[in-house]
Amino acid sequence: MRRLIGWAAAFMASSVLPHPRAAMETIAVNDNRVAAGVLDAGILTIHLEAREGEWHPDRDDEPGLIVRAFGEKGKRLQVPGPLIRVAEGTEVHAFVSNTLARGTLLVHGLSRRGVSSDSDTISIAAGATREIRFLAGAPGTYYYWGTIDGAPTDDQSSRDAELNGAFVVDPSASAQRTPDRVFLIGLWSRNPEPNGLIGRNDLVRFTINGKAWPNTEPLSYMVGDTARFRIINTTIVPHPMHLHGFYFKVDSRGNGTVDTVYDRAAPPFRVVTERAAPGRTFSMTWVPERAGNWMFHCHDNYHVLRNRPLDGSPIPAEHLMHVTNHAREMMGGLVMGVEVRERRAPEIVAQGGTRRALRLVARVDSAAASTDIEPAYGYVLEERGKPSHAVSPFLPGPTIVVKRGEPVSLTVVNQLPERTSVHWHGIELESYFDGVADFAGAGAHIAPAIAPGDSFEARFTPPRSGTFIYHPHADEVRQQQAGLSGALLVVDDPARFDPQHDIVLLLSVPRRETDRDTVLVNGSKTPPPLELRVGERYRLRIVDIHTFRPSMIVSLRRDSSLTTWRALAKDGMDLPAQRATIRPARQQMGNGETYDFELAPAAPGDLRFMINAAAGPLLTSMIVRVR
Ligand SMILES: [Cu+2]
Repeated sequence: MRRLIGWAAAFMASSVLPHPRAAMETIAVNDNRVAAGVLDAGILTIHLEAREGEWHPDRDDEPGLIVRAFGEKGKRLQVPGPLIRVAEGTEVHAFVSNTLARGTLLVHGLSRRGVSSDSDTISIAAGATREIRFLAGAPGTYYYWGTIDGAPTDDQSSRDAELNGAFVVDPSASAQRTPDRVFLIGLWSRNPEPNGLIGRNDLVRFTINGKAWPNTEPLSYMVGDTARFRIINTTIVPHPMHLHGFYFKVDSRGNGTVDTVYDRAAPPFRVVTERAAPGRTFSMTWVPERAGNWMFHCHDNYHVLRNRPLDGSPIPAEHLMHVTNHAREMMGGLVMGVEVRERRAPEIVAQGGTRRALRLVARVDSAAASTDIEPAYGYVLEERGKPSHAVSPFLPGPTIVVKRGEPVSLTVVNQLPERTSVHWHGIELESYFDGVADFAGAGAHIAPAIAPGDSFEARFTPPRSGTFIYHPHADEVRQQQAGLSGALLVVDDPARFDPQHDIVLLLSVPRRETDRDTVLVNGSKTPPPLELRVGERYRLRIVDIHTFRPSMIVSLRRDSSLTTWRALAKDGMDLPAQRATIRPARQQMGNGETYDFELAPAAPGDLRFMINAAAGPLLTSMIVRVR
């Protein structure tokens, strides 16, 4: 873990700025496009200083925070700190100054990189400067960070939380470097809670390159460009990072010290969600093939909440908010908006022709106690006027099964007392139908949130068979907890779809706060046994659409030992043959991920499908009875 925070620390120092100090330096936001220091004759010389300044993770004219940050000597402080970016083998000649009035600055990560045994803590007394020389090691995505020894413990999550910067080592100077972007994820928190769950009214900022949505950098690409991102998670919590509309290739995974860069000749890891554990990095490549507005965001819904303003004033509960733009006003934190433009005038996508028409009706779940604070909602799926499932409680959401290559029209009918939208998670479709309320679409043609009593017709033609998800993309925490989410399966032939052998296990958050220590499996915290037969083959489609717990572990055990299953697909994408291996039946999952496994039980007896919290405790289990 990258920063050991005293979770239970008392909160002494106020980092919130009720009275901005006149002389305080304003910290610049660093988009990590320009490498710091001076490169001359193969030697990078850089002068870094740690100082205090005022940082504005929201709009520049909104209240800020006093934090410690790094800057280059003679230049403004930056959050994240100055980007160190050199070619492999470059000599780095760094001078690091601790200009703080008191406390020893401990700097980590300013050393060779690429060697796991690298010991790298540099200690700098108040007022002192240390000189460091090293040769940059293996190419990869790394970072450096600082802590102040002797500062109050809660400073680590607040005043020291932005003492970090990206460190990228490129392949040797002769190789041509492909343009990329470096995104550092930070977390400033006044009062981290022991379970890591952060509410809207906590004083928290999850940031990407120093800004929280909707003030993160707007990204822009042309159709057909190649977009390369390096993601650095400097926080103490995992972030399942999800891209809308397109698969991305995971090119490397690292831990800050060592980076594993995958061979270009190897079959790619193609996903729509990649989980970055605390202190971890990854890099990704994707090609925006369709124009419009797309999101790249953390799928832990609590990391994309709009949190209270930094002046400390509270924000009202979701159902009391008067919202004109859901995406901008209800979301915050780890979200980036990506605008993709066409090189030529956009064609109007032909939407005529025959489409299979389905209606997804969002309703209040009358059999469950629905309150303003904890509403109970559900979906009913209708085809040709016939509901597929209309018995309350409407949990889980109905599994929607559509055919690969067949145009489908999904009309979302909103019978809720509040606005909603539905996102078709993992589906490669047109932006306008992507379901991010008040954001999806292009130019002036933006899909609004669906008002009560209104409806919205989404149209797409799913290009590949696999396991996908549908869920609201408006007030996600509230509406998903209310019961709104479900599995969306794309299959080669729906007429041959056999739910006895093709089994969805939808993991979602319970409706009631009092059930927080459980997970719903197909809508139940006490799911009935799954009945299987010896010698037959089953496809398990595990869908994680929980709103928090980004590190749950699912497993299938006989007594206490893991059984085995064959990995088939991730996020709806079939695995290449060499990765579709038989392996112990255990998988860590982040929100917004789907995994398909094949199970072929060889002997009768009871198995147990278990869902554990990352820290170990069992949340929910289900008997799998093999006869
Ligand atoms: Cu997150």
